[in-house]
Amino acid sequence: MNAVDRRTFVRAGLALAGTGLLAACTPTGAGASLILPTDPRVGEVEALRRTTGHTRRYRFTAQAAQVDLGGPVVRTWAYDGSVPGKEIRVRAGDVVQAELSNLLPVDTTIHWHGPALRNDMDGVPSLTQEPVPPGGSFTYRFIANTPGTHWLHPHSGTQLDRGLYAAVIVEDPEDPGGYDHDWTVVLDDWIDDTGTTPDEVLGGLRRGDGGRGSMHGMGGGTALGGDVRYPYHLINGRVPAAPVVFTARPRQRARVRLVNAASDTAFRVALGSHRLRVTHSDGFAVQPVDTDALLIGMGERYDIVVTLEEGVFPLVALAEGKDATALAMVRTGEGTPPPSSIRPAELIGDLLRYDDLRPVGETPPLGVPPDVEHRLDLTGGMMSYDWGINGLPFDPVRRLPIREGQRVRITFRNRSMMWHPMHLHGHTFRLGGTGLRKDTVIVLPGRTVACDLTADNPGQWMIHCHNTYHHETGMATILGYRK
Ligand SMILES: [Cu+2]
Repeated sequence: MNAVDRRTFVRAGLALAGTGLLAACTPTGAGASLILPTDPRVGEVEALRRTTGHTRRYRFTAQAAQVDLGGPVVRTWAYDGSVPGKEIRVRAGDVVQAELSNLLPVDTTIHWHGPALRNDMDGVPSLTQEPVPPGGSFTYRFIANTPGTHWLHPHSGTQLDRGLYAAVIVEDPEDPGGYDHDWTVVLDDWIDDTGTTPDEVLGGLRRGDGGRGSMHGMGGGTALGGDVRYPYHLINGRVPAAPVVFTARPRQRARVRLVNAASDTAFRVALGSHRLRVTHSDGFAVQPVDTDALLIGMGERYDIVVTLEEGVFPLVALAEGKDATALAMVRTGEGTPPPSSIRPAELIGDLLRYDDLRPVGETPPLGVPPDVEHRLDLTGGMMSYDWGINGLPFDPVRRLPIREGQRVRITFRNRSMMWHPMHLHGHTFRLGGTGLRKDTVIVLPGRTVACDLTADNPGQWMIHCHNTYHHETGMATILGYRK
């Protein structure tokens, strides 16, 4: 372990030691009134969730592994030696039982990104559970009744920027179907074991010398660049030179579930010679809308349906503002694959915006004022790398108070020069204006985004930027249910 690694671990250790959040050591004077993950109310709400009664069992071993990315072979951390980890696929209402074994040299947990689950299974170390130590294990068990395309990853340090992630698909029994194939496409930016590690990248950003030269990208006019220059961008763990190939027959329809598991990269996704019909955002159905391309920030998911032409077509994810791509192939017939550097014209065609999306089957209460509003200014900058909320770095003692049953508005105001994909655990929210349902929302520099939610899942829940490096340096806070 080199000096930077050691410093980072020491710092992480100190940060955790100060928290002690699970029981007694909660906010001064307020601990007794918080609904903690151990509160009986968490189990009572779980008992109200509809369940099929079927238990689906999984095992995940977090371990060091040598992984072939389709040419580059890297030593990294992964679940069971594969990147991505194996996909979980259940029916809505099934009980997920997943045993995590930790063979890493550091603490870890699994966070379930998307499903509105019981608080004590949310996988935030020192907030919703004790961290799982090296050699330890923990069994997650919860009713997964939020249909959609979700995913899992650790919630410690820079672990997400290694190979620790997997898709979690909760199939909807009400889904009308109408497609012949169901493909999962997980996007990632890759830097681990390419002459540096995510911990060294973090150290560099903190010192102000950038990971590998920082990027203040303004690519394509969307201002969705990142802080770190990555050597590789992956689809399902493969570099563009050795893409995964999805096969089908001409005129078949494919549902494609897009997950952005990257740490610092928004992707612009297009399929050569095809329009994309967008059907779901962050797992929730939207009124279908056609586009040439869409942008997906870290933590976001989109489901699309495509009606396939005959031939060989590139599914391209352009790393926004970074002049690099990830690639997969769709093959329905004869033909020579396009070169790995292909950038189909659809990338600069119609680009989906949040305002193009309308939720299905929901009428957001228009003009009804919330019971409580929390204003979160997103603050900090590249120079001092001091990302925070309301000018302050994460402090586990600070809670944004809400009560069960309240209508809650969280208003993000981005006062920084960078964009931030803001994620709320345990809930989905409706965006002001359209009522679009999401759990992760891009907030552009200078913009204000209002997110309305119903407080129906008691516990203590993280709100944070899904840029791994912004999160780790302080852009996070906690929504805290009170009794
Ligand atoms: Cu951020």
